[in-house]
Amino acid sequence: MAASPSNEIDALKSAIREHNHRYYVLDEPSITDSEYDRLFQRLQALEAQYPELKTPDSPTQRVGAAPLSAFAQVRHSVPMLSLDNAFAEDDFVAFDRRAHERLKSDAPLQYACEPKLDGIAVSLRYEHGVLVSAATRGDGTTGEDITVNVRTIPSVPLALMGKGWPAVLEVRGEVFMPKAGFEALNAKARQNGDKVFVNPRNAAAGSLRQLDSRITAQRPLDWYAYGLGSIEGGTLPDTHSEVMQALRGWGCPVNPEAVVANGLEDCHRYYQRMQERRAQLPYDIDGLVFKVNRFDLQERLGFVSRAPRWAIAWKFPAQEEMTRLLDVEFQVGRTGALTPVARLEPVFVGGVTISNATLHNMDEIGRLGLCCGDTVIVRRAGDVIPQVVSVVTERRPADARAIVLPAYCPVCGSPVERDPEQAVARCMGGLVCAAQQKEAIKHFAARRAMDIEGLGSKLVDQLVDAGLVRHLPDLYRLQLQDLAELDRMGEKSALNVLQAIEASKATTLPRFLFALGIREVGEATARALAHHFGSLEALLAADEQRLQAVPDVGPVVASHLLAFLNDERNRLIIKDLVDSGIHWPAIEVAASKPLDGKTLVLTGTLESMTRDEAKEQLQGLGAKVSGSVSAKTDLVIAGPGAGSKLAKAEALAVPVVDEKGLQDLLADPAAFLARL
Ligand code: I6G
Repeated sequence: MAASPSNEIDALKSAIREHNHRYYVLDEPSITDSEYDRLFQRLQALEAQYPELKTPDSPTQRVGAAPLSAFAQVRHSVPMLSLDNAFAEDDFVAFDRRAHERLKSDAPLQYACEPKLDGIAVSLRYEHGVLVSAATRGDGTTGEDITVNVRTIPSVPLALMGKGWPAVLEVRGEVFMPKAGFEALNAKARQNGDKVFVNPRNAAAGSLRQLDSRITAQRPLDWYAYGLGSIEGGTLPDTHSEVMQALRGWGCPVNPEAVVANGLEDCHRYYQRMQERRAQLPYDIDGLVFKVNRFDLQERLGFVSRAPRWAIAWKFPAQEEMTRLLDVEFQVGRTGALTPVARLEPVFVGGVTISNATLHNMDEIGRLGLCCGDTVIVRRAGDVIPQVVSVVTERRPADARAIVLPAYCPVCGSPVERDPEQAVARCMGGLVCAAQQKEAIKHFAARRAMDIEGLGSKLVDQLVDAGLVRHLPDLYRLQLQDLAELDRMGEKSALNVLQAIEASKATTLPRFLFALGIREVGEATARALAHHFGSLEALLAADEQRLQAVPDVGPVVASHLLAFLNDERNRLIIKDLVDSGIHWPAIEVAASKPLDGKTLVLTGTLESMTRDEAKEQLQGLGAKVSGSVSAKTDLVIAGPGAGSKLAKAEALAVPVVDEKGLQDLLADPAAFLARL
């Protein structure tokens, strides 16, 4: 017999509730999204056909109601208390001692411990298992009715699951915005030029306090239950941790980090462990909450003013503090990008004293509306670089100064240019700029560039700091004595480095061009340039049109090349390098299709480039790149994960090389083929 509409609706509601719980609370979905959608649409269709069967606890009734004009006030039947804070271990020890004294017992107390989320406290009222209202804490006695908003949070059960819940059950908990959701929300806001939220807590609060719940419905909110308010018509277990278990069974999410600890030492260990885990948790926490686990003991301990004597919040160091912006300096980075750095009045935040914070770029300064002299809120979460998150504009002093991008590089005095399409401003000094020198030298010496073994990051720092090297050609003027006198550098190592520098003089034109560190000129572009022009002289003589005729070069790359190559100082550096003996085998432009007539197959994954990039470069050298291996294949290039093509190549005795082989082939095709 066909199910009645009422029975089918009930079955659909309970199936969808179960799937919601599995998806949002347990993170263990058991059906696909499309199967879920089908169930949901069927329920919607039945409810549209039989409106009298539509109930407020139906899963279809989450998605935003008509906007409110104001939130109604709700009086809490059991006040929503606050917690006393412990800011140091001593405070926690004193709390534990007071509890023992009141209980007249020396036995270690058992505590239910859990993270204290940095969110918004809420109270959800279930009557006969159905969510009937939700309120904020407010002043603890009266809060605001945010029922329509809370209903949109997917992990909030509109009806409790299982059985055994009291007829009236008020669940207290914390609504929060997970860090990932917060970042995504802000990224979207930035893209749309909208106001961004300062931190996840403000984002959660702003989302919950929307009069239009359709907006709340789009915000990534979540919640954890942490306790109870009013209860009528039912019995509950004897301990807090068991109640949490029961709530979990009724479909309310409970923090999975919660534990039961025996005595002070256990609590202390939990504090240490959670402090280490804090940065990795998917949500912000500002400390931990410890509650005497047994309700009979809680009752005996009672309350002092508005806080229980049986619970305490042991806080972590604050992640946000207020301080003053003294000045803004501009640091010049590896690629010449100018980064504004806030110099702050030192402030203790996130467990350390900070006096600097990044400001990212001029757009960020504009977005914050920041001036020197302003009072600012700084945030340091985990190991993340400290950030200025907002300005306390009311405290702006009369002599606050605007922050202006310098017209000239603070390090080398070259002009600073700002691409109107990009937020970044750059020093145009290139290799002449001291700030860019170290990085430029490190890049020059790197394995894929001039391949100077032993000239690593630390040695480059030492050489530049000692004034021995400023520009790239200085490397080729280094004497044994210069190197041997450096810290932790014996004569033997010094000799090795000198030999490596000498050996680097024999290179290839692509490597040399790549080593110059011209913006946007990576290995592939350097190769394309070398093979297109055939000589350094021809490249130096090229104009924009000729540059853009190179397969890999578009207008952006061409403009970077011209800016670099037309700078007289860079030309002198190039000449100096060549004069010091750097040389490479000639490239025959006419014969610049050295792989003409060769059929190659690429298989597996590559690290240094994508397969498409490799294909393009090989084709540029004249090769035919085929998708399948046959007896006619000249070479198979196989990266990790290569499967049947590799097996076939082996069966047909076709030569196979790895990514290193590909690089050798691209760097010098003729030499490679001769070896094959
Ligand atoms: O504000 C709170 C956050 C977390 C709490 C709380 C909590 O337990 C994990 N517990 C109580 C009892 C109170 N506030 C009053």
